[in-house]
Amino acid sequence: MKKILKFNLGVALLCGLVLSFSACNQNNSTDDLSDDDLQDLGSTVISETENAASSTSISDAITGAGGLSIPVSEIQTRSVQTRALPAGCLTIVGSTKDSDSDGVPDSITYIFDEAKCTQNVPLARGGGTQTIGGQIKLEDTKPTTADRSYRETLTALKYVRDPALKPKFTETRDGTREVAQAGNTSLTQTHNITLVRQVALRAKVTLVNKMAFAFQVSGAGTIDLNQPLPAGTFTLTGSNEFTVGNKISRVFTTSTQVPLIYNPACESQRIVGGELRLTTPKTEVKLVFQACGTEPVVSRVF
Ligand SMILES: [Ca+2]
Repeated sequence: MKKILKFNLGVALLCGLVLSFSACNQNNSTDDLSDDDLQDLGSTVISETENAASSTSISDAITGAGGLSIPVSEIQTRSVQTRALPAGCLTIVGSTKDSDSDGVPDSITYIFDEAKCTQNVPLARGGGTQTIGGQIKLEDTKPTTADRSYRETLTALKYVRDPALKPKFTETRDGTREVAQAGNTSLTQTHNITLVRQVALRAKVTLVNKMAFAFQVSGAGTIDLNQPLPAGTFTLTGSNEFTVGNKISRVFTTSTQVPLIYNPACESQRIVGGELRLTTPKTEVKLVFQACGTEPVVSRVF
């Protein structure tokens, strides 16, 4: 804290001497973001990346009322996927009508009643509970062309995780993800998602994800209807606007230093390799993805 105060005092004095120095009015010093802030930034981008990767395949689904599949994208964890949702948790608006029979309904909305959507999580996956709330609208963006292109619109979609040993956190998402598939070995995804993430005892952070993902199958796998997304690599480009509380805000350019490796066999943290860089003119952060189920490492690049 002392270092930051000293630095800010130095900047104030310098700005007092050099009134025309425009950067003095922009409050964009790197030192405004503490190491803890950068860890929060990293964790938030990682969560979005994992979620986005999961949302590239609607077959990667949970089983809801009546056995109907739901895109797992924002629901996040496989522990939900493999079990039925609690009674009364899910309401479906619209129908499963699929005009082009490509597996994507023309238009359907899934509504989760937060008061009835709490589940216990097995200890092997961290224990405690998780809760879902809010809505996912799924639309076929080309309802008469069987290309599996679709849009998800998220409205106050809430995910609350209260593990046995780690701090509780809440994530709320609003916005859209669009997926377009070319052939059966690649697809692209564009995001315009605002994620608000609150970890217990930490400042609330907001991330506006405007990233584009390109997925390429590796090996002999193909992207097939009602089959999980096969192993492959993701390349990300775009931007992330990161805000801590209501005070510090930065727009980071997102780039892929090493393509991300997607392993569908993992229970969690299915991106098992690769590196992202988040940069502003004064700050660079790297996210290095690790093995299956292992938290990625977030660090400042000096
Ligand atoms: Ca369709």
